Amino acid sequence: MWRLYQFPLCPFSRKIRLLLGEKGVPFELVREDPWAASDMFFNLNPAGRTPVMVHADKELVLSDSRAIAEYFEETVDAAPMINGSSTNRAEIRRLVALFDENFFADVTAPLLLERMKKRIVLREPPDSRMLREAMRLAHGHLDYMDYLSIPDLGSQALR
Ligand SMILES: N[C@@H](CCC(=O)N[C@@H](CS)C(=O)NCC(=O)O)C(=O)O
Repeated sequence: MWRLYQFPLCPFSRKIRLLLGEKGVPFELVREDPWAASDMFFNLNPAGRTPVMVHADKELVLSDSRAIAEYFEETVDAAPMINGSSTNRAEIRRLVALFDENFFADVTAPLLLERMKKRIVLREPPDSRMLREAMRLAHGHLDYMDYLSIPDLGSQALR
């Protein structure tokens, strides 16, 4: 049985939970708070970041959401996520990178810092300017998603 070491609010952990659900891979959840990672967790992933997947029987440890996602894409046929032509697959990988890097940096990381880490770990009040700026940037990202979801407009990006 796979074990997923994850933090519930971590978007990279969430991506893997959704992927495993879609592909029908059974797994157990193990909560790991990245700011208080144990020595055992650092042994699994020296980067000290969630998510990490472990299969004790197969003696496998997988770290980094993209590496984990690609592993299951290559080993489980059900619910293919990176499919179509080479061009389509490149576009899928571009969008994953956009959300993992830009959306995370602009929106998720500041919201996690201001709303969760400052409250639970740092015992500081949130900075309302940072929250407003993250929400402003979120609207820009959501507008882009709308644009991509209108077939004629979105497909122009591929031409
Ligand atoms: N590129 C990594 C990013 C993982 C990541 O940044 N996870 C955060 C939680 S959402 C973390 O563990 N941060 C702790 C740290 O950077 O020390 C992935 O895709 O898995």
